[in-house]
Amino acid sequence: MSEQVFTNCTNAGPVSVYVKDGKVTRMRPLVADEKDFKPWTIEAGGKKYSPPKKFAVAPYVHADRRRLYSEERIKYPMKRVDFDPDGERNPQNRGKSPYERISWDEALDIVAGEIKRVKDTYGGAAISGMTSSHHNWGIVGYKMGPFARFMNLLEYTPVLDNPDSWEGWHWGATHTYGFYWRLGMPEQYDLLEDSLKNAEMIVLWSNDPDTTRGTYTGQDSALWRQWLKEKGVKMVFIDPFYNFTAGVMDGKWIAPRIGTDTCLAMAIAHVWITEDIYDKEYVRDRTVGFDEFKEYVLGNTDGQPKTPEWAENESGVKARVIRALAREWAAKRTILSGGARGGEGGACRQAYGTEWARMMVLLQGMQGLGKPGRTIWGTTMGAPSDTKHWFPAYADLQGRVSTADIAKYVPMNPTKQRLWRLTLPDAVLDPPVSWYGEGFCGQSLEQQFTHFEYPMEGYPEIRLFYRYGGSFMGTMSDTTKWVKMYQSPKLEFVVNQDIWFNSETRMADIILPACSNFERDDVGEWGACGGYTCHASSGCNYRIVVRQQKCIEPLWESKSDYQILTLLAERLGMKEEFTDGRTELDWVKAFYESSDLPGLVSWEEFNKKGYHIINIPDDYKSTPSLRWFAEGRDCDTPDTNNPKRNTEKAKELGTYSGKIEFSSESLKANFPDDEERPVSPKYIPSWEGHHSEMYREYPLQLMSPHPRFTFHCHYDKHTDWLDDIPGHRIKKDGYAWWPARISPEDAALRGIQNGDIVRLYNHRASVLCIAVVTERIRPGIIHSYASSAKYDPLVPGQADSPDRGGCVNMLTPSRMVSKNVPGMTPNSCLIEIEKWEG
Ligand SMILES: Nc1nc2c(c(=O)[nH]1)N[C@H]1C(S)=C(S)[C@@H](COP(=O)(O)OP(=O)(O)OC[C@H]3O[C@@H](n4cnc5c(=O)[nH]c(N)nc54)[C@H](O)[C@@H]3O)O[C@H]1N2
Ligand SMILES: Nc1nc2c(c(=O)[nH]1)N[C@H]1C(S)=C(S)[C@@H](COP(=O)(O)OP(=O)(O)OC[C@H]3O[C@@H](n4cnc5c(=O)[nH]c(N)nc54)[C@H](O)[C@@H]3O)O[C@H]1N2
Ligand SMILES: [Mo]
Repeated sequence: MSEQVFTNCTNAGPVSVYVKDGKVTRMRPLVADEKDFKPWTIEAGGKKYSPPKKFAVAPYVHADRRRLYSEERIKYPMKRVDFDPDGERNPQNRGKSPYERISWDEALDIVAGEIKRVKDTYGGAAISGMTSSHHNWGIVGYKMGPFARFMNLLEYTPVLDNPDSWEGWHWGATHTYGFYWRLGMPEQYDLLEDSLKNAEMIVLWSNDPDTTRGTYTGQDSALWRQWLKEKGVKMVFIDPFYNFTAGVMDGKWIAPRIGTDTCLAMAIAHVWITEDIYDKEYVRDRTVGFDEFKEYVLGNTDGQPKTPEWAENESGVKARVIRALAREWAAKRTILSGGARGGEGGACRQAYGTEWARMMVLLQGMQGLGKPGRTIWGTTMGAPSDTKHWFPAYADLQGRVSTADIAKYVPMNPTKQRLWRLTLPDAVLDPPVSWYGEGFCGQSLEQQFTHFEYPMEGYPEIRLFYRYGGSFMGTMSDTTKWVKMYQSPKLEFVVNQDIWFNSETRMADIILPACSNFERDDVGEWGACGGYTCHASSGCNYRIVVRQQKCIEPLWESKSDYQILTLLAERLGMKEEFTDGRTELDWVKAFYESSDLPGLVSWEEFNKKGYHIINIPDDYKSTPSLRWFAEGRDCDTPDTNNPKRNTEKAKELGTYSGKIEFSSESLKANFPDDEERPVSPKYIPSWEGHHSEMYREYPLQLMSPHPRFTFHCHYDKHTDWLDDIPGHRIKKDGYAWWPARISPEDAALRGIQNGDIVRLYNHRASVLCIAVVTERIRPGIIHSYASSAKYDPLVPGQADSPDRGGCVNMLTPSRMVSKNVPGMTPNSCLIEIEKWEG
């Protein structure tokens, strides 16, 4: 048979897939017709900037064919050998015992049978289940579609996700400037143009965009940063690690001790206040509560002026460096870049991360946030982009084809009981657990103040756990607890549905093999993640909607997630309700029809050609983010979810006062006495940092940022080529180890050489890594990426056995950001490290 070419999309770019004799022979960035591109042009400083006619995918996408055919694929349905639904279940052997291949019929009968048994015995709320944060691209197959629909029909107990990407911004920054509908990040519209025209300096504070790439938008923005560099825009990096963007941009490097960023920010404010170099008019007209904040900064409330000398003592950054930075920041038009998407950054995932994120907003609040070149911009979004033509993005659809359909396609779940992802192990092992916050609080600030307790009165504890995906040993906190949870007899049945073997897969009683997006039909717009970040596809040079064509039949015995859930629904007598009589291709078409695409391209053409590029209109008008606010005008950006937009309050921010709040009205109204998230931000030393008791025994801070060469657990391990990239894994004695970066000083103190196998440990766990001795990490800190997909305990099934897979999250604390802030804190983690002689 001759070669066929299909189109598809990954979570980091669109691809062309070449197929011969039912096999994928090649994959490459989508090859589109020249004449489909209409590049935008930005004029700045007498020069014109325009992107090339191509798609720059993330590096790992180039290895997607290897991942598709990986030996790490789950090939067949499997059953743990010592699990018998009608006899001994042996939950204590989860993670220990081997598996045997079974037929699909047997697997589906067991899973459907267990669902029915548990529902009949305890009620639907005794069933729980969850996905991970990320998913293969495509809105038909997306986790909020079929999985949510299926579980809701069972009336299960949902597990609320902590807003892992945003923690400090979500729970903190929202109380300074609103934007809760963007989970705490500011809008990013047209900030590329603003930066090219106006920026003189960019401070990248806890941000490595060359690595994190606007999350889904591939490498497109790397070019923008090159333009800025060529223009001579100065870049400063505040990061304990000399990160990859700093290297490429030749930036100035400032490396604070972890947990002291807020302290550094306070000292900058101190310089601005005492030297009178901030925007007083803006502070007067656009903010509230400055006086209270100022008193604290000057030390009038606690006797400690927040001087650069004070900050030097805490953070290790020289006072003169802090002072010079503060002065230059005020003198130049300076953009602040606080994490991958404007907000985010590892500094927000730690003890009191709320205070750092609030300070990021307030520092720019002192310099005129929204004025030309004085904004908060991640450098990864905000290209000129058409927002008029709507296409559903994955997190804003939840499996519906239009707003009117929501009740129909996401059946209402009457169960009120909730679990919290980070405390799920405690909820099973040691209930009750309680917390504040409805998960992703994108609807209102008040959602953050809702109190939950599990188990909820009148509801059963959970007995059946349906795990869709299985990455958590490498990504959640203190993850030994997850092993213990899985081995608890309280979980009578565990099923895992995934494509590749992941760190949790072998904790299940039944394993179901799903197929990838290359083996089923779907549709999706590159980079668009809807509710998580409205209009995020402006991180791509072109908006492109891809008809994700089925390229090959599902490999081995895998089936699409939709297919698997349909077969289960059939056995449970709810097939019609689940599918609404639609195949996956029918859903693709329904989504197409619900969108604005039919006005641009016919179904026949779109379906056959496989993509449509939505170019900007000839009369494109740029509306830079927050310029409206700085100038006291009505919001003119297309930030659709801003509830005040197009109302009489359109000039206001989403805070109670409508202004930037140095002293937060929403916190004052709801938690007026919270010392850990005070009404006006404060520097509070970390509960696991250089002042803690634990520091004496464990004097090193573990920092675990997002891995450069894999997208969380999606590519690691399942993509063999990555093991040959020494920045990812390093081979020694036939094993691909996870690197831990250590400064020459710390290595010498412990007799550690480059390439040694080392044990990272504390009272929670031990993880074996390979040492990389490098000047790029500040002394006192160990750098090792999060998101190893490989959990490989020396003694299988033993929760406290050292892991040699590289799941450094076994070491991280499960303590939350602060007492009323249930966010994750992997970067507040003390450890010791030694050469491993085992
Ligand atoms: N130490 C530390 N930890 C962190 C962070 C940090 O900065 N430091 N960051 C946090 C952040 S921001 C995030 S987003 C999380 C990410 O952490 P996770 O959400 O746990 O990671 P993912 O790799 O996205 O998990 C995806 C899982 O779903 C499966 N999957 C993907 N597509 C499909 C599909 O189509 N069908 C099925 N059935 N399964 C599929 C994958 O195989 C994998 O098992 O990590 C958090 N953890
Ligand atoms: N290649 C790749 N890209 C990704 C992902 C991935 O897994 N791989 N994940 C995506 C997801 S889900 C998200 S949420 C984003 C996350 O994007 P970010 O939250 O911005 O990423 P991080 O890697 O946590 O942190 C960025 C930088 O902050 C530094 N840092 C960590 N802790 C501190 C601190 O306490 N103080 C200071 N000053 N700096 C600190 C790290 O060294 C790192 O260089 O990335 C997205 N992009
Ligand atoms: Mo994330």
